[in-house]
Amino acid sequence: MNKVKALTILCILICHYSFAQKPVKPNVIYIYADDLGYGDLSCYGAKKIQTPNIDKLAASGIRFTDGHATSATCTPSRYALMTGQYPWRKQGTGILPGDAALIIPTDKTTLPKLFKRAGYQTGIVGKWHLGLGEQVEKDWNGEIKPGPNEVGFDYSFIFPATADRVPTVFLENHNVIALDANDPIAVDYKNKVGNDPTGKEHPELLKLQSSPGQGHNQTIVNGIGRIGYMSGGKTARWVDEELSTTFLTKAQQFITTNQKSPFFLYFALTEPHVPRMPATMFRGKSGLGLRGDAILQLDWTVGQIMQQLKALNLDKNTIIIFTSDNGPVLDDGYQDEAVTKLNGHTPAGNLRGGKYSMLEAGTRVPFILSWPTKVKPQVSSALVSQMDLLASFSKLINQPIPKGDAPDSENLLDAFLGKSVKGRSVFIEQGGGLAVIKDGWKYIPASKGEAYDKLVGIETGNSPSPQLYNLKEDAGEKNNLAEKYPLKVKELSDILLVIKQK
Ligand code: NG6
Ligand code: CA
Repeated sequence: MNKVKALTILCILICHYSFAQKPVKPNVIYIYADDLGYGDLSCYGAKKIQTPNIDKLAASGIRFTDGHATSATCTPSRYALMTGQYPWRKQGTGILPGDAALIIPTDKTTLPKLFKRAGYQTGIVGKWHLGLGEQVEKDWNGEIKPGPNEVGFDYSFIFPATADRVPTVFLENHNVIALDANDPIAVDYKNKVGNDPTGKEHPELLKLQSSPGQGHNQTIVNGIGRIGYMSGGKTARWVDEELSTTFLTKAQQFITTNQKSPFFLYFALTEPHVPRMPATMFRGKSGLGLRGDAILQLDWTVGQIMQQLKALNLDKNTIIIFTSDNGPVLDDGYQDEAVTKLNGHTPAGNLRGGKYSMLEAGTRVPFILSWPTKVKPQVSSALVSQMDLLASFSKLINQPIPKGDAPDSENLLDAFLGKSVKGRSVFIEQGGGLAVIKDGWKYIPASKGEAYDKLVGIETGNSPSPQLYNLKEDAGEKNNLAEKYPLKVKELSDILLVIKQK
């Protein structure tokens, strides 16, 4: 045998061996909608709106019918996704103002850190809403940290909080982009800064009126009143109509750049959160007003990512997870016709409640996972939560979680891969208070608050008497069985106490 031949054989053997030994490292894209409800997609039964791209994604993978965010608002749900810990265990994890300090610990395992340890390139594009910097007072004109890059993302392109809050700017890694040094940004949530008009004083300047009693009438940016005051940074301020395509472009750049290495992309979209101001090509398309148009934009965006993966030949070995951070709301601060043009659409599907609520629609959201080479198309009734992805991916990519980290995350890998319908046995849902689910029974403790939040038009789940629902037969929480089954009430109320004290 000549040398060349021997070398070739050796090479083939080495290659073969290293392939056999290689741990599974699919790319992972986590697409997070903002305030999208259980009934907002046609694959979840919507009849008044069509979402063909997300439907296609669902048809290629698992569509979960009992998939949850931990909470009925954004910050806590995102906190749990990142840390694998119930957010109510830590103070200060409620909806954050736009100038809040970072609330994710930098010394604990997070979802992106797990991927980083396994050699992935990690990136976040989109809405952050988990705080930035060490403290509230910060200089928006210099390096801002700690933030996403300090909790595990190699690359970040974000906006700080929500689209209805200042500062209305993008940050790439540690800096606000497109900032003119001669026009520094100042942000304040208590006192007015600078001379920009506010929605309160100048409603005639608004292209979207704020809803009475809901604020959103401080500094005007792009014809929209925001929560909070901001001055300066004129060249850095975003145009709402371009938000979504800006994020899409950045997400696609991240995918292209990292196509050769395994990557984890957290793509946090802003639809259909307020202010709903989609690009012109979606305006008027849904017939359901701006909220419906924003959902069409969301669906199109997901389709663009799917097309790109296909074109790069990455579609087979990329896991896409699509879900939402909390349930739906119609009037969340702006008069955008979400209510008046609803046209019989049911954003919460057959569920009760919505955003902010302890009832099912608060946290039960669309939840889809697709991995064409490994996961068979199916509908799964397993109870799964976004908080469980950390422990589940730890198994998939073989990265142990140090003791004490991600304490509430459960390894549900078999459920996520469609090999089992066994999900969580116990789960706590956070609305205004906490409710507990065990083996299909749900208990909401008696509470004093209002049963109906008039401002947003949503049932809160508060009631002066305890509530017990059999979700397997009554997902719509119509029949309160608390009086009929006092022992069940006792059992669940004890479980809730024990988990809270853990
Ligand atoms: C609420 C805002 C609402 C929205 C929400 C955060 C008022 C009256 N309402 O406080 O408009 O911004 O916070 O939404 O200010 S979330 O999806 O990010 O949790
Ligand atoms: Ca949200």
